[in-house]
Amino acid sequence: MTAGAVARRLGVAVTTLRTWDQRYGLGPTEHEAGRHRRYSAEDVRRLEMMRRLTFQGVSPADAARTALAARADELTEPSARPAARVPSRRVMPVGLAQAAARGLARAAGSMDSDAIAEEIRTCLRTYGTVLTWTEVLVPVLSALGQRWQAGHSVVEIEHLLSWHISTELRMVVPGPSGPRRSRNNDEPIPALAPPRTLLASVEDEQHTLPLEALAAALREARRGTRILGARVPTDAMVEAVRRTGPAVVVLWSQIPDTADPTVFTRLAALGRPVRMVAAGPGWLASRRRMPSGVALPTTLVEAVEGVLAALGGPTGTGASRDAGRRLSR
Ligand code: B12
Repeated sequence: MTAGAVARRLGVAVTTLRTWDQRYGLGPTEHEAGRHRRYSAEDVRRLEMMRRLTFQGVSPADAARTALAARADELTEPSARPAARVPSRRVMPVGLAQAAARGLARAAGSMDSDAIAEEIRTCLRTYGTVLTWTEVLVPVLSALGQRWQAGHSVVEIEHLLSWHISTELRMVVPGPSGPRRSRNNDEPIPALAPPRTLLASVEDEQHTLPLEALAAALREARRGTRILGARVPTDAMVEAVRRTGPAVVVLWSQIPDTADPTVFTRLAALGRPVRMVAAGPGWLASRRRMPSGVALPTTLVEAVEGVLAALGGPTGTGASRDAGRRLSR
């Protein structure tokens, strides 16, 4: 099968398949001269095991190890395991993600606030933060960025959409096992332990949405955060760490102009046992100037798993510990 066909069958993005191939070696094994590599039936069944485990909350690294180690007779026939049987988490079929993204882009384009809010809320309730962010919101935001770069007037759309994304992400509540709800009734919201994670965008950095997604995803995992928002001056950042003593600090930089690694040097100089995380594409150019021990996750999932692992305690799988090791490199 081609990557596109496998992606459709599994309900994941083609880019996800590529990542699983590059990172974990879960790729196509069939070769045909002069053509793209093809997935065999067994490759597909391994990928289905991978997908099942990751949607159950197992980290990609652990899920891939299990899927690669499984004997052929341990892999169930695809037809015997419809997506509907995946417990607690649903898959987000590619078609649905694309339809939701199209709907959201349309609503944003016509500046229809109610429709924007409804589309985002429905996705968050049904699929949770990570899938909604990765499969729906990021594609729409990226497309908007491209239109801006091409000279279209989309700044007003960008602001409206950002507002609604923030609003809906802030409504994501913690729940017993992967909540998919927004705060829309009188149900008591389960209490969380005091936050040990501090999130902020660095000095002069106005972009915050990915951090807000991280905060929502951590809340779903029943971990509270302190989030300082946009443009946090370095002095204030240092003071916040000194005053609140977090176990993890995640600093977002979207654009290279705002990425100054000395903020990490200053935090390290406090001598606190704090896991420092540099998140966002802004840091890429300055990563060699980072003090040692600063983690650089490249995806929301990696950041969530890494924070959960750094916080310790019951994270559900040993996989999160692996992610923590990845983060701590
Ligand atoms: C929304 C938005 C805004 C909003 C932000 C609102 C808010 N509360 O965050 C507002 C309107 C304020 C804004 C302002 C500006 N923006 Co703006 N903005 C965007 C937009 C459309 C989305 C930003 C976003 O959330 N991206 C997050 C995801 C969608 O994108 P990503 O980072 O590329 O995602 C990758 C990785 O980061 C990773 N990832 C995704 N999510 C997560 C989460 C975690 C935790 C991790 C670790 C990784 C990760 O996966 C992705 C694939 O690799 C982008 C377009 C874009 N492509 O991002 C422009 C964009 C980032 N903005 C841009 C610019 C230029 C600006 C302004 C300078 C414009 C201006 N002249 O005023 C100002 C900001 C200045 C500043 N100093 O901060 C440029 C940056 C170009 C560059 N590389 O330097 C972009 C790329 C648009 C473009 N195509 O040119 N912006």
